[in-house]
Amino acid sequence: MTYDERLAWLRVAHRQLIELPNAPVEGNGVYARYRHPVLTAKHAPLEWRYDLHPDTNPYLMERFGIHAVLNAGAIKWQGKYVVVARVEGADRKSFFAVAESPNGVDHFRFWPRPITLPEYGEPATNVYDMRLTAHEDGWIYGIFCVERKDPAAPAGDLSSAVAAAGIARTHDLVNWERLPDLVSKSQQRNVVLHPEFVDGKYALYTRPQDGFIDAGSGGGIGWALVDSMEHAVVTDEKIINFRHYHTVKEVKNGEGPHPIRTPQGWLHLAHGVRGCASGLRYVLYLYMTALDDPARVIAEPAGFFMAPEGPEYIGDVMNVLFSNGWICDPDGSVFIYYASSDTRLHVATSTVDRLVDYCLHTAPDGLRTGLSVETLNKLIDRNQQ
Ligand code: M1P
Repeated sequence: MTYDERLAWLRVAHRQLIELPNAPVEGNGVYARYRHPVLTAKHAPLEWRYDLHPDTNPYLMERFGIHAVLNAGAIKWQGKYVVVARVEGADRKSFFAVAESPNGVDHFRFWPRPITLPEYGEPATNVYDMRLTAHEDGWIYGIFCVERKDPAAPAGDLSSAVAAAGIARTHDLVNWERLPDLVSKSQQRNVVLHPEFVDGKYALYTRPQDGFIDAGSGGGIGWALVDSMEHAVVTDEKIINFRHYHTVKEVKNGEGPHPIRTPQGWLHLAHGVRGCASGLRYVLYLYMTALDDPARVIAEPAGFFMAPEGPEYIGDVMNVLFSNGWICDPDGSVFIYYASSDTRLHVATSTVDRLVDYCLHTAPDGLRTGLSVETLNKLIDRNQQ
């Protein structure tokens, strides 16, 4: 192929990928997965990956490798379904980039440039997993993980890192004001801002952890009220959604996007992690908290809500579903953006009514096999009437 032929082929293939129509596949009644991922590395604009000048790139080779598009925050913005995706380069560094779709399920197209995030303090080695919150104070906040090399790591240990919650805010998703990182006694990942003031304060879902990977003595998803987002300091943190032995979240868990307000309570999406012979397994689960107290759990169905299926098992980090973005439309439709195996972004759709019904009418985990059989027998008895 000549340079021009190859460029024409690349452009057609890229356009066809972006314009590929998506369709739901038959689900379990709770949600419907969609056939195709909504964003992959190949959705990244050609201008990001290639030097498009024949004089400096005569073979039309990729000059900037993009490896994965995953864990995306999501928001309805000026009538469009907008995600702020984690885009990971071949160099392992990830950055944030906005993509929008007219319908939430296909035709996702990246904005021309990634987000240029101002630094705070020691420049981050890596940033990822932004949660977006349009707060009632009028700002859109993005809270994300900031990763830096552990300064206390012994010489020769080139893996140990320290995780903190970075905070930025914007009115247009283009220009971001960086605020100081969250001050907390422990390392933090999966920090999420609640959309409403609680007792006149900003409310954060936290995930205290002893080390970079290990939640350790961090008992689960935490809750903290802070006076200001401009100097956010966690002074008092309590665990509201606990980890338990022999559950889908025995090793760790983390809040997904901010919860959705429903007439029956706040609807939460989270991830749970357990260990098995093949490593860590990440699944998604739902729980609900009280409207008058978003820190009080009122329902939590047993087990996972979504777990990897088929090709979702395969990727950079196998056996992982992770979600930090969903969009609830005024008609009650819910678009759940989830990534599989740290590689690609998918959508599943449901409704507030279905998700609340699932939460309120699925038995909780009895934490032992005898109670699971009891729950099953009750269902069978009912179906025999
Ligand atoms: O690799 C799976 C996930 O691992 C981390 O999640 P957590 O903080 O719960 O351990 C994050 O790095 C996340 O981005 C990643 O998808």
